[in-house]
Amino acid sequence: MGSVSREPIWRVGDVEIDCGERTLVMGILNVTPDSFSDGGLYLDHGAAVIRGIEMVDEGADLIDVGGESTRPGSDPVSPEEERDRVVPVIETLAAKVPVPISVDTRKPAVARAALDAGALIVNDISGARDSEMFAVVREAGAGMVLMHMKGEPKTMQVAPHYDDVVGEVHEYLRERIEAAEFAGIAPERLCIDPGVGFGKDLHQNLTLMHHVDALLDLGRPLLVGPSRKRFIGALLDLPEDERVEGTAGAVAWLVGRGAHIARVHDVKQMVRVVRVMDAIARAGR
Ligand code: PT1
Repeated sequence: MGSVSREPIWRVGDVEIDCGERTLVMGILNVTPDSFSDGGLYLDHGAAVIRGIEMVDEGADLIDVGGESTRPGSDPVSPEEERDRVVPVIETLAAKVPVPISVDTRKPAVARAALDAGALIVNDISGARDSEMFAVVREAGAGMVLMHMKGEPKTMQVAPHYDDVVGEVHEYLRERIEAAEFAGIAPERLCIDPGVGFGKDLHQNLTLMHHVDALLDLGRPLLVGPSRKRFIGALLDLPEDERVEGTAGAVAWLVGRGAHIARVHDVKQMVRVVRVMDAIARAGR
């Protein structure tokens, strides 16, 4: 098998996440003003905690808490605002659920506060462009998701160009793993993500997903986040709340090609998808 482990272990805090036994599901928990009230001005931390607990009951292996939307075209949020959104939710959830919690942030100050509140993983969609992020992760002994993004959320969908999308994402992630190691973070603490929808057009997203197994030689757990994204809307001509089956199709493909963790909104449904896939995969071993 060479030096690449087929069943990587992901060390997050004192927890060892086994990414080889079965496919893991990461539930998405957005704590933004418009995600629980209809465009209201206040945040409902209580509703977010209830949804987090519900996702664990539905089979989520991890919960990803985010306070800044990074969907295409979204505006940045101040560090104080982002921290006030996520910290109370993480504090309460960490005491109530047995699964590791990640914080979806690009800001070192937010990450530090979230890790202090009980999160074990930093999910940084910028691949730690702010190198202070590596120091925060190292000092806390946390785990980290390194994701590929071209550009910034506000403008990333404006004519993204690649000569070779798979090769460029591979090289980017290889370089970020190296940068993390240089900053004192052991590779065992890292998970990689191709960044579906982050600075990629429809064809680039499809090509990247088709060849997602090309990232496995980096030797780290592979996380993918196709959930309800625009590429599904483009293929099916359906709005976000009608993309669950399209999400299932993408998750099935990605897991079939070797992805270890699926980051999804529809936990109940996607747990069923990956359970069936895992049973079939196991029959061939
Ligand atoms: C992701 C991800 C993420 N996606 C990780 N974190 C989002 N590790 C937030 C669209 O095309 O894939 N991996 N955190 C959400 N971002 C987007 C991007 C949402 C694109 C929607 C689209 O619709």
